[in-house]
Amino acid sequence: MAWHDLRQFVDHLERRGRLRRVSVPVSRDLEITEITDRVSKASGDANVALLFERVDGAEMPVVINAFGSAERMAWALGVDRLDDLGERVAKLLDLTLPGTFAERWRKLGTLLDVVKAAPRHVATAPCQEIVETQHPSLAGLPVLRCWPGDAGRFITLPCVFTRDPVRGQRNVGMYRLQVFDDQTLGMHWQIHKGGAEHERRGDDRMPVAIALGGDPALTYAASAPLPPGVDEVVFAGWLSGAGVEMVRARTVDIEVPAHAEIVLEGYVDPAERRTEGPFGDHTGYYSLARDYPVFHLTAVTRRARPFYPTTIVGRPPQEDYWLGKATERLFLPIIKMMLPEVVDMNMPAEGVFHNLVIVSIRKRYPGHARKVMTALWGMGLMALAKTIVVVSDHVDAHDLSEVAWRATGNIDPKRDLMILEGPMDDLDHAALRHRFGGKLGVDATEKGPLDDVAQAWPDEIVMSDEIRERVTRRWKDYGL
Ligand SMILES: Cc1cc2nc3c(=O)[nH]c(=O)nc-3n(C[C@H](O)[C@H](O)[C@H](O)COP(=O)(O)O)c2cc1C
Ligand SMILES: [Mn+2]
Repeated sequence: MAWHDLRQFVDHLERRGRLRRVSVPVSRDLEITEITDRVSKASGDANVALLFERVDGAEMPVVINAFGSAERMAWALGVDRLDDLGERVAKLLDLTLPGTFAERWRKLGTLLDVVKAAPRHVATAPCQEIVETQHPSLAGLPVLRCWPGDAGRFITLPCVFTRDPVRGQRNVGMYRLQVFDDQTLGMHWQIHKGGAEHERRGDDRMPVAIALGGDPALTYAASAPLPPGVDEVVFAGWLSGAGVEMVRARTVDIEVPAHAEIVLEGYVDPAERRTEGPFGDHTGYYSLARDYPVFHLTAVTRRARPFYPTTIVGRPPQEDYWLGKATERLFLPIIKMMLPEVVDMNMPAEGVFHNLVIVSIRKRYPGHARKVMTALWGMGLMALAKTIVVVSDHVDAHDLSEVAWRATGNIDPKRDLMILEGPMDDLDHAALRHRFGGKLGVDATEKGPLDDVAQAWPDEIVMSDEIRERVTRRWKDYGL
């Protein structure tokens, strides 16, 4: 198993030299943001997780940027490289294929991983060392004011637990929460997300629990675009190699992760709305003030000495980019299963997840790139992608310079651009209307007989192997 709580992971990061403690007093108003923004954009060893030990006016230390690099994100999920996750998913998808006895025997290990992923129910839990049900208050939390134009303080790294009022299925989503006062929060679940769907299906007060901290795999799972009905807690258990321990909340009929640092219990009334935002968002712009549901607090339960985990979002790259990268690597095998022509995929930091998806494909028939674009626009939250650029299989989708070269040189805008309209991310500030707007598909593959070309397609310039080897061999002789 990887980790069962945040502090284990924090300890590990510290032992490996990937966490710095800041022991001078700092303000939770903007100062932590500016420090973290610089650290998360720093290169190499200067990009570390941070533990602020003395935050003005608060007893709890603040942990931030724990997932903020490829390495730390991979470690959080119990692997050394993010691509190892994709390989695990690929093995899982391969399970149903028939094979020899030896192959099936090897697959048994993968099956066992699935069995081990089931949540475990416990009666007592570290997240309930302290239970406040009499006059529960958010006042003790060192919630950050992130950016100068923010409407207030926002809890930014929560796992929000809800239950489908009709079917009873659980959902866990990461939705930011604006602190309205000591007992109420803005519940920023966007219309396309699981929490909003649960709210829509019920008429009564809906129980909600918000966990801060716990198994890092669960924090990640809350951010992952799992299909509706897939339980994030089971997924987290599969990722970390052992079922997540869950305990009943004290004032609402919901289970919460036993090893969370802090749990906020309460409810959302589907009839109630309040203005939430503006908030400096991961697009690099402020998301506008809009009406969202309200969370009412009925209990705070916590460890005796909890950490307060949080993150900041803003102009990329920041910590959230790495949560998205983990998703890209994990979900690639699933996309490949449905679209076998797909070779690789890249959602670069500059595209803040939904603005730019680069996908490389093996092209076999006329219109193939368009087929891939439209299929992706029909797949879960990928429906919100604004621009999809399709390149050929031999192109490195992660080399933005190469992609820009091909995507400008290989297109005729009249033939190779597809513009259509569809659902847009809540945060898209340029869309025609809120949540609806134009989408662009760019077919940047080389054109040939499969395509509508009126002139011969030229060969790409490549030096002969013989000369390349000769020059490599003689490189020292040139005195360069
Ligand atoms: C740091 C961070 C903050 C996020 N904030 C929000 C948010 O405020 N509202 C929202 O709908 N999605 C937010 N997301 C994206 C969701 O967590 C993501 O879409 C996830 O798939 C939602 O889970 P669900 O599909 O179970 O609803 C955020 C993601 C990250 C990494
Ligand atoms: Mn979900």
